[in-house]
Amino acid sequence: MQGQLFDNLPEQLSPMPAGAAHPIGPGAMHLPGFIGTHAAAILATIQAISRQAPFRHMMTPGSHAMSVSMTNCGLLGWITDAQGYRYSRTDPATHMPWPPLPADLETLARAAAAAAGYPDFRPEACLINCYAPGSRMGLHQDRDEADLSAPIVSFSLGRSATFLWGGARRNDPVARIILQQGDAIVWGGPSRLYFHGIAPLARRCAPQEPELRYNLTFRRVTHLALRDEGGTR
Ligand SMILES: O=C(O)CCC(=O)C(=O)O
Repeated sequence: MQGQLFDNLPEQLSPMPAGAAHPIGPGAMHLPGFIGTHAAAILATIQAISRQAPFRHMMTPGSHAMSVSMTNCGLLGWITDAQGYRYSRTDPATHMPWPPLPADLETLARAAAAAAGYPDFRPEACLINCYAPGSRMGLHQDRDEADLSAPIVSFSLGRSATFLWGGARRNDPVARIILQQGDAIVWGGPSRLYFHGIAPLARRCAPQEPELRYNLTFRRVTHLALRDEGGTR
């Protein structure tokens, strides 16, 4: 998991050539095709991670199974159960640490963050979502991270989906952005707590379309300064 996964990763964390990168909100960018030729390697990496930490439908604190199945890699993993939404160092299914975040994947996530104006991003957690036909993710905010100064970096793989991009309030207007394999979205700064989600995937796939969609979100959870000073973690 720690070896070199991708060919031709940028040596510097400079923006990779991408499609027409465009802002979708204050501090938020859509980077179409950012992942480029690395998609196949990332899909293989997801399969390797899921052999150690299998995808599962976690339960919400209100006892509903999530529509999307999830796993994690990195120092911390996002979990939900009757005790609430939170990050854990270990996988509750195996009681083992989550598989490490592969160095090449971290490099690519940091390059996407840099391309969107966040050169200091250091992810600690990578939540991996798997969307089967019919699955969805309702509008929500990502607010379980102690450090809200860091952006969220999101990579899309497999089947296309409609990203719902709202605003700071739940009932703000919602834009619909098609995310295709290889796209990255980064949101931080004033957009960090914007509501977002994924519209239900159609139950039927178009011919040639992959059945499953994968999404990786890279997150900073703890405060970098505290961590470097030997603070809380
Ligand atoms: O699947 C996506 O593109 C969005 C994922 C998401 O909103 C989340 O994991 O919080």
